Amino acid sequence: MNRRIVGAFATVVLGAGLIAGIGTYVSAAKADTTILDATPAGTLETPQGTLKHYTMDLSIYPDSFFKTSSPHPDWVSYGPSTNFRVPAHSAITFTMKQYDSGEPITNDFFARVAGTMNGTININGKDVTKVDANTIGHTFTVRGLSNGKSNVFINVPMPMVPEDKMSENEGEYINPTIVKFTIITGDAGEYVWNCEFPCGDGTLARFGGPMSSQGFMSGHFIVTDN
Ligand SMILES: [Cu+2]
Repeated sequence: MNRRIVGAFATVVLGAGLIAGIGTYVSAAKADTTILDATPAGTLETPQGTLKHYTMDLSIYPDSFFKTSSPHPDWVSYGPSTNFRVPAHSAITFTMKQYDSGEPITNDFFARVAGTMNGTININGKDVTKVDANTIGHTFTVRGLSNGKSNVFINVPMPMVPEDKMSENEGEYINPTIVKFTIITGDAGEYVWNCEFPCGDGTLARFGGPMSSQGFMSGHFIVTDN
């Protein structure tokens, strides 16, 4: 081959490699395709009578090193999944381990609890209806109107962990704030949830990175018929 053809060939090979690389990157950055199902736990006495009871355990991490392969290991994330499936007309008790630090929240409305059983959440053993708006790590905010039937609005503020209580090692998670709450689900349908604390990238707004991509600070909240 003359030099010119070799050069052109190399360009084509490099180009193909680049396209393959971009394809791999894009598919890796795609939304989280996993779904976490609630675990049956008997029945629970609620203000709406005795309901089927389920539990769901989640964590909120300061990075994504807990995932076996994350396209963005340095991004904050809910885990092990960001898509949750729960039965309709049931009581679901969430236990969330919050490992991240925090700051004042932009909109203090999201420091107040909404949509939980009895209007409270339990933080490290104590029932509260709101948390200090200056010390928010993340929020778990579900909303939506499914088929014009159930209108859902749930807001759970997650208090921050003081920075000096966090591990300095990447992927090591210690001293979580334990946030427990129960919700009573309505009709089946697919809803969305997201975090309302600007915990993402960006010098001014911090709604970029994990806040503007699915699978980190947002996902699906799927309510199914029993
Ligand atoms: Cu967040």
